[in-house]
Amino acid sequence: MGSRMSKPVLYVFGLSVWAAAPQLAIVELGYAPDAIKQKVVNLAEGANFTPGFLKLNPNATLPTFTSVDGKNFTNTYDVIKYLAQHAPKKVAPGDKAFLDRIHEDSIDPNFIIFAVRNEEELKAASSGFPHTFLENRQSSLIKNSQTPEAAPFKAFYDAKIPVNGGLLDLFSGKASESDKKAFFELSAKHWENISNFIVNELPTVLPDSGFIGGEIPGEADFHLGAWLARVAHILGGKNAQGEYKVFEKETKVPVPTKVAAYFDAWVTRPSWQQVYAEGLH
Ligand SMILES: N[C@@H](CCC(=O)N[C@@H](CS)C(=O)NCC(=O)O)C(=O)O
Ligand SMILES: *[C@@H]1O[C@H](CO)[C@@H](O)[C@H](O)[C@H]1NC(C)=O
Ligand SMILES: *[C@@H]1O[C@H](CO)[C@@H](O)[C@H](O)[C@H]1NC(C)=O
Ligand SMILES: *[C@@H]1O[C@H](CO)[C@@H](O)[C@H](O)[C@H]1NC(C)=O
Repeated sequence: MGSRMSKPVLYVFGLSVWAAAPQLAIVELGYAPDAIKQKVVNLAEGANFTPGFLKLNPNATLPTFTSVDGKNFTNTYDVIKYLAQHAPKKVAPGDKAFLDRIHEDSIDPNFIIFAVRNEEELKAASSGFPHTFLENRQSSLIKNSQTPEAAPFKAFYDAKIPVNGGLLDLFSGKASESDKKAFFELSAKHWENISNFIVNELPTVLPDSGFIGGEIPGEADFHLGAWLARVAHILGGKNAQGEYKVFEKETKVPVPTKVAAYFDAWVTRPSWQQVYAEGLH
């Protein structure tokens, strides 16, 4: 019992972009397969909105990590930093400025699930996963907020319910024409920001071959690998070399050579094949 109780726990979900980053890290850093327990929090059902999970992470996000000494780590940067510092294998630390940049809202890889730029894209999203996802989140938020255990987290629910509800209205055909237009514009700008990051910024940080961390992936690479996997997935990319080509659906110019080489370098790693065994996400 003792040894099982004292294992660190990483909270994950199979479709989570940011939980995939420490999952890549765990393999690359040489942790034994059973050294860290992974517990699933079903984001698709809004399981992150229970008062029990909020106690662990007041922002209700993945990844979340609990170390053996009972500390909770509540964002990707801190989780990966901790894993790297306590790992059997040493890798290059990440540049904080670059890691802050990749986690900026302006290139949020989660928003592209919902980004719709016209009536056609809105229609497709309204009859698919984005709508179901928002519906499940909203009912989980409302249900959990009404429990006695939710009282300490009232501010969280009060802020989250109207924001998620507004997005749900949009995908339920209940938004005004002007709200729709504003959302289409925001979505177009978001995709432009993502394209510009790939085409103009990544070539300034990527090496000609290998990883930002050198011959093997380092901390920055765990974040960037997961980010690229999500963007490729949304554009229809598969878990295979050459699939960086899907970025061109958005960039409209050839994918920079360094980005192409970097994507393919990740695809050949056993860590990547393990984390994305069921496809990119
Ligand atoms: N800045 C946070 C972002 C984490 C994040 O957005 N995680 C997503 C999953 S990839 C999440 O848990 N979303 C749930 C929600 O926002 O309700 C980090 O780096 O950890
Ligand atoms: C860490 O999470 C546990 C729940 O597993 C919670 O009881 C504890 O208060 C959290 N610690 C901090 C410092 O938030
Ligand atoms: C929650 O998110 C906010 C905004 O990103 C951040 O400032 C805060 O530190 C986060 N709290 C935790 C516990 O991670
Ligand atoms: C696009 O990027 C700019 C510059 O970082 C930022 O000010 C803007 O809010 C971003 N727009 C969206 C929709 O993400």
